[in-house]
Amino acid sequence: MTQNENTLSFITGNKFKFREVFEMFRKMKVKYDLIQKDIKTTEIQAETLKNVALFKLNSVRHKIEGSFFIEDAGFFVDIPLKGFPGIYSSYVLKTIGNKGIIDLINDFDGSVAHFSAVIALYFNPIDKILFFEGMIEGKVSETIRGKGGFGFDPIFIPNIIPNKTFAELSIDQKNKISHRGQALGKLLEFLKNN
Ligand code: ITT
Repeated sequence: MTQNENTLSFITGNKFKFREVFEMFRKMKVKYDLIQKDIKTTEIQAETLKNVALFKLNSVRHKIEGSFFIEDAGFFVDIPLKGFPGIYSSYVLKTIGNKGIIDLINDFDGSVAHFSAVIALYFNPIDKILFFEGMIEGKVSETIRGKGGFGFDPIFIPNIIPNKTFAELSIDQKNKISHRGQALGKLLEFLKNN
């Protein structure tokens, strides 16, 4: 099947992520139609999210026609966990989960955490791979709070909305400030001009 040149595929198995990304595409009115493709990618345990993202992108490159992107995100507790779980985020969420992270922390007010996201785009018209990044800082919540979002959202309190966890925000509110929202903003800016 030949793909329309205005179609852009987002390769992800995470439906929550897709929904956040879809909402931003809808609002920004770019000429590209976004479609989700849940194709198995290979996630390596590299030192940086950017290298994980690049490997992930290359692992599906031969299976997809046209332009496409993947996104890799991580949750980092800088104080007191020295960046853990970071690149191990998926594994840690599946094993000890949010409760397990909370159990590792004593001083919640003194905690420092951030989310990072890297989007890797294969842009067919110029046959190039481009990266777009975003990051947001905050702290760890003492309790699991909120019904929205996914993953670590119920235990992350962003510095710019200090009384709410990410899981207590709407998709729109989260997109305006989040790591993913920032990376996507840059991707959308690029797409507008190309
Ligand atoms: P892909 O198919 O797109 O790879 P994934 O769920 O495996 O989806 P990542 O590897 O990028 O996504 O994410 C690593 C972990 O971090 C995973 O357990 C997510 O649930 C979690 N995570 C990613 N973005 C998040 C966000 O915005 N809020 C909360 N948790 C997030």
